[in-house]
Amino acid sequence: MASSFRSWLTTDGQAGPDGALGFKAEKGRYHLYVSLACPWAHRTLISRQLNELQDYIDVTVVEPIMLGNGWELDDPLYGFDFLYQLYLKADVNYEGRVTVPVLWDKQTKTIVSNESSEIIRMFDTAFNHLTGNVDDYYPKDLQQEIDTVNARVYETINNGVYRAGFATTQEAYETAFSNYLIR
Ligand SMILES: N[C@@H](CCC(=O)N[C@@H](CS)C(=O)NCC(=O)O)C(=O)O
Repeated sequence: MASSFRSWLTTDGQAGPDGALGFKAEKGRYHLYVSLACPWAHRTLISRQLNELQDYIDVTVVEPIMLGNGWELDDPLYGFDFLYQLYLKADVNYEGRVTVPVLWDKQTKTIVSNESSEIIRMFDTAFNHLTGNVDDYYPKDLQQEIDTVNARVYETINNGVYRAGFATTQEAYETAFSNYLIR
């Protein structure tokens, strides 16, 4: 399912790609919520590390097991017990899926993004002028190839484990499993 919050961190708060609402990159302003059991959240943690953002963006790790009320956590910002409370703080009418990762803005008290593929792009560039780290993990000449690999990883691995793991028929399981193997 498509992620619901698709704003963008930028150097000075200007709009992101396709006119996405811009949020200015600032030290200490943003907070990342992740689960260590989530392959999508993993890449935001890796990207935070590679781009040397540990002192710029704090992290909260949710509890490992997700039960009836969704992700549980010991929230350092608002004392919430469940991640859905954070989503409702961002949007009282929110009815979508409550997923990690979540990139939260402490200043305007809202979710910047809950789409990991975009969070890692922001981390790659938005803070370069502050950190001095200009390593580029999405160089122009490789973008097409990266997008192709990413589409395969998304389809057969990140999403594939769900299609296999939650399959309700043997046939659905076999399809998910063989897509993972042969592509
Ligand atoms: N498109 C999202 C997907 C994130 C996602 O599906 N996260 C899972 C954990 S790996 C989740 O939080 N699921 C909770 C649910 O669907 O209720 C992204 O890549 O950030």
